[in-house]
Amino acid sequence: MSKADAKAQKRQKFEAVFSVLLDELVAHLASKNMPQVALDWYRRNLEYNVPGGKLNRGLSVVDTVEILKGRSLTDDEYFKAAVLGWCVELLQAFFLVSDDMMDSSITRRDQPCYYRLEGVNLIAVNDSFMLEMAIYYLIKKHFRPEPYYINLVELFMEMTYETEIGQLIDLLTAPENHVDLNRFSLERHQLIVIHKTAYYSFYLPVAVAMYMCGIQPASAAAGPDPYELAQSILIPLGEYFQVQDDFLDYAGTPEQIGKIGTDIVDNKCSWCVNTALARATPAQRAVLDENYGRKDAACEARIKATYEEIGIRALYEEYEEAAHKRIMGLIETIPVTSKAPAGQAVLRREVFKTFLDKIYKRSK
Ligand code: GPP
Ligand code: MG
Ligand code: MG
Ligand code: MG
Repeated sequence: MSKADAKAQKRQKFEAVFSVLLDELVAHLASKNMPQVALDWYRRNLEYNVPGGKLNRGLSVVDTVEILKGRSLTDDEYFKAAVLGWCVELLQAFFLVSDDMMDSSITRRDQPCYYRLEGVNLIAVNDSFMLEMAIYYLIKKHFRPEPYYINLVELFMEMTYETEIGQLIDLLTAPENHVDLNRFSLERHQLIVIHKTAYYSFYLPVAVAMYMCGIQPASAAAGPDPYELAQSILIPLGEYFQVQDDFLDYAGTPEQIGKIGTDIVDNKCSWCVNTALARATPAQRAVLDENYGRKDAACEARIKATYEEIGIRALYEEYEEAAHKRIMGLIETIPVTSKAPAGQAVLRREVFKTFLDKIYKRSK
């Protein structure tokens, strides 16, 4: 089987689990005597917002469980790993539906943003809440008897909180009617992206898989905590991923990335503007000050021309190579063969390498 076929098959198998979960969630509403119109609405919310993305986060849970167990999964293990994968995708759907409203975005995953659909508008706020709570319904339904049940619940809640804190500083650093590029910096950018993206996109899928495989958090006295070790690699990885997202918002075509970039018009503290600010001549700085964050296509075009003058594409390539090298170095701090206590999985380099390979030089 070719690599592409294997990938498509993996995706199909994962998607088949979503159909089961979709029916469970709608049946739960039906059990409360909700009218057909509500059942149809909820089904459309789930179908429109949950399955259409790259599924990187969700599939990572399954991949990580396989790597940690070091063998192929039984049907039951696969199903459980896939349920948790879809819970990560539900969290992502909750964030994206609400983020698109906050960012006044236009398209997402090659379709209109959900809130822009006829008759949806602000109902999307409640719909995003329902996507979020579907996570806890599913975790309770499928994991309530497990010893790690509470760890899963706490983890999802903590990751949500981290992301919301990141979203807050993302929004506060980008006020709609007050452009002040002096408030931007690469340090501020790093703080934003670690919180708004890295925790839930990179640490969450791996930590979920670690709990499912019975990896215990270690107390300080018992040596390094595997969850802290995982974070020390996955947070820099997530930071790199969001720099890619920022760059693609500028340089990617809508056909590539499935969305229309809004960062320049939205006055976002993006990697691109910070990198440009660090290199700009006084004349270029004046152009950036006068045109950034304006709801005007001509202003946006001037910013883009200035990015090109500054050589943002080459600077991005440099960043990408350095990030790749730095993260490979972090991965190599993991011992190659640390012996696991009987029956217990241990963290392996491959978990992180697989992730890095998935995103290195991505164009969508
Ligand atoms: C990515 O930001 C971050 C999120 C999608 C998290 C949102 C968090 C909430 C609490 C709603 P982005 O705006 O750059 O993403 P995109 O480019 O996909 O719109
Ligand atoms: Mg945003
Ligand atoms: Mg956005
Ligand atoms: Mg973005």
